[in-house]
Amino acid sequence: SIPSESRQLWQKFGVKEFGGKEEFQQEFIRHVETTLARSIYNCDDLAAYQAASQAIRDRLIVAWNKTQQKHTTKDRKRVYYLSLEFLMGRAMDNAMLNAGIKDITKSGVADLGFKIEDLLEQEPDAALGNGGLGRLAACFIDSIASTNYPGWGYGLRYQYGIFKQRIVDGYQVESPDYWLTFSNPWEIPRYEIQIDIMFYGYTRKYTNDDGKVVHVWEGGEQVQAVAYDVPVPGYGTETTNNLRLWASKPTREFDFEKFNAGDYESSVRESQKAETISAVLYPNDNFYSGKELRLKQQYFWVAASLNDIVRRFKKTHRPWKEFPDQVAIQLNDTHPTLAVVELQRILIDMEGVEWDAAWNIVTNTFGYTNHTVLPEALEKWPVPLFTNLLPRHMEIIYEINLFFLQKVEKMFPKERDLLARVSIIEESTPQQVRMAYLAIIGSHKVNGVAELHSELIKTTIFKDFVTIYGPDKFMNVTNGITPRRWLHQANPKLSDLIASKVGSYDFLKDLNLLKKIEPLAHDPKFQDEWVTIKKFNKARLAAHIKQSNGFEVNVNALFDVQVKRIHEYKRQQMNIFGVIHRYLSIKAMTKEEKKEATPRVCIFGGKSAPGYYMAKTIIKLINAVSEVVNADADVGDLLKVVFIADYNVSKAEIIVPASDISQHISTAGTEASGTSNMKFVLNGGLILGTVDGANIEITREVGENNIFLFGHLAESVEDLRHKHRFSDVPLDPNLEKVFNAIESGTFGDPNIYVSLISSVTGSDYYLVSDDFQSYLDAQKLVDQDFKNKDTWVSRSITAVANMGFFSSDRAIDEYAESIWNVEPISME
Ligand code: GLG
Repeated sequence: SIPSESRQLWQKFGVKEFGGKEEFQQEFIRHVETTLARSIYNCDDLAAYQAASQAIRDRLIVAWNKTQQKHTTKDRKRVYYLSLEFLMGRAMDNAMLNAGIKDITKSGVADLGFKIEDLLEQEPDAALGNGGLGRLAACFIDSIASTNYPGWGYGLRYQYGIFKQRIVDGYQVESPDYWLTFSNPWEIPRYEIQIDIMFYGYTRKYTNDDGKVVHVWEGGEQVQAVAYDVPVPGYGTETTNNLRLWASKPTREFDFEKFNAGDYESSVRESQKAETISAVLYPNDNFYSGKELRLKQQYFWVAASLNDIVRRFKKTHRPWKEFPDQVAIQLNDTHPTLAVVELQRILIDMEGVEWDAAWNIVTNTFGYTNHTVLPEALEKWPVPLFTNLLPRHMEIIYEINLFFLQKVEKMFPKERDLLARVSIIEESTPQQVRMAYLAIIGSHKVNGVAELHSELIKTTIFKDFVTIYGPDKFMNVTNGITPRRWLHQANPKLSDLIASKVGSYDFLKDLNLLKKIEPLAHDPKFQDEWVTIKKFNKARLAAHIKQSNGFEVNVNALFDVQVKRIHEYKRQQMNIFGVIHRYLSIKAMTKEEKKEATPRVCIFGGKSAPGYYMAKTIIKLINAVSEVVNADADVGDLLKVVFIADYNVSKAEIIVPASDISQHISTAGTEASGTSNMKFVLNGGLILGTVDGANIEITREVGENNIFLFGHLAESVEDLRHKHRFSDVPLDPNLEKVFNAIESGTFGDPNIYVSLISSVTGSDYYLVSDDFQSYLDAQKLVDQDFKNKDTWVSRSITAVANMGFFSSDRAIDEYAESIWNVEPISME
């Protein structure tokens, strides 16, 4: 450490946060001239973005260092959020806002000849996630920092995020998202933090001098994990937490023997193999595909993270039994479940803790969040693959399972079936490791992400575990979203208007303060301002559509939006069938009737998993309908259909504030929560949705007059599916008309849509036909109600006023209190 006589000097010259605009400008120019080696003569927008972000990054690092020091000296319990996905989007605007330097930087760069908006556009999205699950993790780490909890995220530093989507001839075409081309100013490479990770090999045991049986795992392949730290600034606080992302590197660059023998290619092969581990994000949402590389990613990330966490704990010289008093680890879905096994392995094999004591530590450390009940999304790894890759972990899983089943047998001696049902090992050929069961058994709390969903996991997929553990182990934490990004950044005008009425921006920290605008719901002046802002946001989206799709849309039309991953359970097919129905109705209208009709712009966006045929067909149909409808002179402004390509976080920030209606129309019981539903309502759009996921709680908060609900309830779904399987259920007559139009070639080659149609006329697993009439009725009501501008705007205001509950700050407080048992550490 630094000798005490030198410390004064360190303090004197220690980097300080820049106080004002001029200091920011100095730093900006210094970065242009030194970091980038550019000058006033060749500083374009990209260079200016890089220089500005370097200056902001320096500012974040000062706060980051302070926070880490503070957390180390306070030495209190910390939480670690393990997630394979962090769908962060862009960082710069958020960093300026949270650090409270937006005005300084904005006018700072303006003086130097740049527009902040142009600089922001230079940043590529950090798209290290598929959809809701990854974006939730991003909102959560924002809230953990903003509410001053000592908490880190742990994830993978993919070189390729979610693929980029183009539409060619109506079809989705994927291309790789190499987002690190111009280096990433928002990460700090920690080349000094390198952790060896092993795969494959074999296990052996021996008895040591104390007569104890010791297990060893050896002889495998090694790779190295290198840490990259992303500072996570809290809003309105100095707390700046850390998101640590791991990249894989070869342990040695070359096999020198082979290299010297002239076998260059095979000498680098091993190093290339190591780097592929963290190279690419798997592009599946709500779908499990059992690829070995994916299991490698999971172990690589989990082992590196636990090594890091354990190392930090060991520095405090506490006894092992205090580990759960210092550490809470949250498993974001089953992807990090190996952490349960890895911690048990560290404790018993490396640290010599007895099995029972170790298992007690493990189960008190972990919490598991489930995000879906869809069977095709539940992770199961074939035992042979698992044993080959992680032989010692497989042994430990067998032990965990044995002890668990013994306990169950004691509790329910007569129930033989129960044992097979709850076993971690599924007795199929080959046998499979059920990761969700392992996660439940290895955690002290299991939670769902919205009320209905948390009830459903207790009564369906995890029913037996409720019998075994009792109901208290299972709970609900309804998802939330960060109001910083999803209100203030995405919709600055609305945020400013609200602030002008409630007197401050405190609602961005305490979202319940929105309630204060409710009395203004019928205030004509406030309504006017509200409507003007919505128009502005619609015009902003219309300009984007003009640029990306090449045609104009009418900003006075009702903007009807469905943007999310394309999935049969989310039922974009029902939406586009509804659009076709609308088109056919318009074609049949008289001139007079047309005058009465509500003009609509139907906006779609979202990616399909590359191997998901049905989802890709839905995208094709949307684009085919768009082409026909938009070119039909009979229709005019009454209907436009838009597919916005490459939906991502930064596009959501433009799309969400522009909706009048957004659709969240999953088959009841299938969408665990949804989080974009919350974003749309927070921005003054109303929902057209099913009684599913968080739609239900949104209804409770905003009132049932301020949401358009339709469709069968979750409790009827099983019966309806049964009916489809065992009797002839007639197709909905309106849907039949739609199918006739498709089949007669109105939207091009009907052969393309054969399987899409027969999925409905056949078993109709997602109940499109059953819900279709009720969907059309709800749409009709939307059309009518939209004509009454006064009521519409007052409903919009009332809805926003009651969205306080959906802040991710509230969700994080609930996790902290009832699962993690961690407390905030103030930076004061
Ligand atoms: C899931 C669910 C969503 C949920 C999200 C966050 O499908 O309903 O809102 O996680 O909990 N796999 C997902 O995206």
